[in-house]
Amino acid sequence: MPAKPRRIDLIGIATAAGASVRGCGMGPEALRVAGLPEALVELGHDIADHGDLRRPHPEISTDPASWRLPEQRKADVLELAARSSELGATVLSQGNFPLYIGGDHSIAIGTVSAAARHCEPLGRPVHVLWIDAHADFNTLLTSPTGNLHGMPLALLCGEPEFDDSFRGPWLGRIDPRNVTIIGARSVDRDERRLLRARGVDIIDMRRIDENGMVALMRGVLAKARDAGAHLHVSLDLDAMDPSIAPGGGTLVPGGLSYREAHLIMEMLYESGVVGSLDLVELNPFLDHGGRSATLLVDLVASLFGRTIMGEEAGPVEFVTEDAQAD
Ligand code: EXY
Ligand code: MN
Ligand code: MN
Ligand code: MN
Repeated sequence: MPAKPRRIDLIGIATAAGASVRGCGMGPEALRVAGLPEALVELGHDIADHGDLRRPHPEISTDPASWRLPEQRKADVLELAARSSELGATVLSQGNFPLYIGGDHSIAIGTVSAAARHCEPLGRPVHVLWIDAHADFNTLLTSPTGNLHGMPLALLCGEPEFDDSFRGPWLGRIDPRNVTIIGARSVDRDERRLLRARGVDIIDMRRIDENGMVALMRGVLAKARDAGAHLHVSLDLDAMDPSIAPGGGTLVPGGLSYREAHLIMEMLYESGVVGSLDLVELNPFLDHGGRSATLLVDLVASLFGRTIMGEEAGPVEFVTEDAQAD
């Protein structure tokens, strides 16, 4: 049953601390400039914009290598995770829909935690649909780069290699068997081992080619519906093919087509099980004339009820010519 008009709370998380290149900290403003709030209002939703959570810039250094020391980046990621977890849980407790706009994918540490902390006392499972070219399931030991935007799912699923400095009362916990990654085409060697061992469902591009998006999405949505789950959707810009989404820092060829991406969103809308959403990894500095930002806004509109034939239009009354002649 499609979701009814909602009160949607926009929460910007303006950071690139988890990423290897700067730029996606400008993502929240780029999505507002691309018309995200207006697109949702046009669909009949109420919008509250909480502005952007951000951390102060570290002191300027003449040494470019030092401008973001790993410890500084980690502190930024975890500080923002704690704050977004609190704010997101409050929005959910008010019965509203948190729409988080990043920022790199490390923001999901806080956003998924918000859903987990809200649902846990209700005895409601959280399922995660991770739409991404990557699995983001590395740990501190398996990561080839040390970038925290490649690790959020592993931390949220309780991988033991993260020491206590990564944990706090704000950190939620999800079951890896309730995580589906869709669009994967760049998974690291040790990451694959973990994903298999933990039972994460990987819908990689090969499975999409062979089985088609509808059948695969029907399975994901039936599982969430049957479990009475809160479905958290985490949409990474680089899930889409770079030809339609060039504005990212970790692009991988052979991604989702424009229609595959919209079909996912349309099916999610019709399911009515989506409870929260991340938009991440948009890097306006690398975008081409706002194309990627505009694509993300269009995809969000499909998730919140923009349909090709516009159900709200209702049946068209045709007046036949003879009736006109009378
Ligand atoms: N797997 C690589 C790493 O862990 O560094 C690349 C991760 C890219 C992460 C972007 C957000 O999707
Ligand atoms: Mn709720
Ligand atoms: Mn990602
Ligand atoms: Mn990615």
